[in-house]
Amino acid sequence: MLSIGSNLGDRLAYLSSAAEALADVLVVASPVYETPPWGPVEQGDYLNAVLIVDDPGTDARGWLERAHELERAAGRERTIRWGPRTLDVDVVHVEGVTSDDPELTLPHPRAHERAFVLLPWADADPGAELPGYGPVAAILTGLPDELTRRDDLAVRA
Ligand code: A4P
Ligand code: MG
Repeated sequence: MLSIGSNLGDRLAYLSSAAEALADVLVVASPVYETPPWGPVEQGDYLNAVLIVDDPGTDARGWLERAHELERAAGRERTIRWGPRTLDVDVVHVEGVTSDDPELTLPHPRAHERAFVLLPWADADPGAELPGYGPVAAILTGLPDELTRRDDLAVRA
């Protein structure tokens, strides 16, 4: 499962650029949420969504490479950690894989505390489970609800 976020420029177009590039492996794109920025950096609101993807030919490392490719294609510049970006693509969960490698930690080390990851994931897959933390719907009950679902927007693939 990939989490996508944008808070610079045409945010929805950047999210859609990721879905379009993954169209052949995309199982479902979640609804879009408008979310206040998480972390220490002052910046604009994000649009966030998740993409459930399936490709037997792509392993965890392959998904990270594809994520970075999509960010490059969106012209993302890495300046400050947690700072504003045209497109952020994180690998949140890969079926059957856990890893504490800092280059690719799975599940994503901050997913369990981020409603902007878990809420769209639960929409896209109501039975989803985050390894080590349990059912996504249950984790969500302990998190602040600061997200606005934007049913006027949809990620296009
Ligand atoms: N990395 C390790 N594990 C993973 C993984 N599972 N998926 C490594 C993706 N990358 C992983 O990421 C830094 C390094 O993490 C990479 O080299 C990769 O090998 P980065 O994308 O270069 O830098 P970053 O995105 O600034 O840092 P990071 O830690 O990924 O930031 P986050 O956690 O993605 O936070 N607020 C809202 N509302 N919505 C957002 O989407 N996003 C961020 C970025 C901050 N605040 C936000 C949002
Ligand atoms: Mg990232």
